Amino acid sequence: MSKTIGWVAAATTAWLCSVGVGWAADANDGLALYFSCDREAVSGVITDQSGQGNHGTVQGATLVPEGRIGGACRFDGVDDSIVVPASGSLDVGQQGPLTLAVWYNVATTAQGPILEWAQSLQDTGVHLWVNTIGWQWNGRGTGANLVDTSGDENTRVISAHDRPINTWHHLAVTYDQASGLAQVFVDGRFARAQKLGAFTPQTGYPLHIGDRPFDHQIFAGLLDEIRVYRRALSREEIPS
Ligand SMILES: [Ca+2]
Repeated sequence: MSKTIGWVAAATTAWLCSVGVGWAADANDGLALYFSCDREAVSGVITDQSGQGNHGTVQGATLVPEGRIGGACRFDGVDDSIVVPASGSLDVGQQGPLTLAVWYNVATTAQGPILEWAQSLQDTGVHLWVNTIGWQWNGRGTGANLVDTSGDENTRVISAHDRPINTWHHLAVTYDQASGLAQVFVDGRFARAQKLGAFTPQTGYPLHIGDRPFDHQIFAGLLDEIRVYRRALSREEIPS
């Protein structure tokens, strides 16, 4: 059930401090969704700061002050998530290139979804997962599966550089439909590229943050500065 979440620090100051930290001047170019996790959610809705109106319904997650930049969104690993309804602007795969970028601080040695376009009855789309130990993608699965609109899941770009728990790390995945190249970056460093070819990533479902809804695999820890772009960021634009 949704519930209102509280905020306990100077959100405005935190927001101002976040501007320009580690990002190029055009960091807002092509944004389809941006949750800074700095601002109080009103009536259980977290505001999308991209200007695209992709606001999220908070389902148990809380805003805490100890984020990577300002506050963060906290997920208890039991039943917390944020859900964003499907929309044309959030369906970045239909438009071609994309970038998923987030700071994460995972609390357990486990695997879990960070971002996942999904709907009920096991229809999963593009998903960004963290893995410290588990079976996902042969046991080393921090990265993304850019599931295409036909359901093909041979569209993975995975880092073997799984990072320690209880510390902040940055994870970004880019896909350039024109070149067919997908890349994953960990802590601002290039980790791996996969030539996947041209396809249409499935991003037409609702976006679940911290939760895979149909089998309830779930993320435990903190997420911050959650961004979805309708373009492939350059290496220089990835924060570290
Ligand atoms: Ca933040």
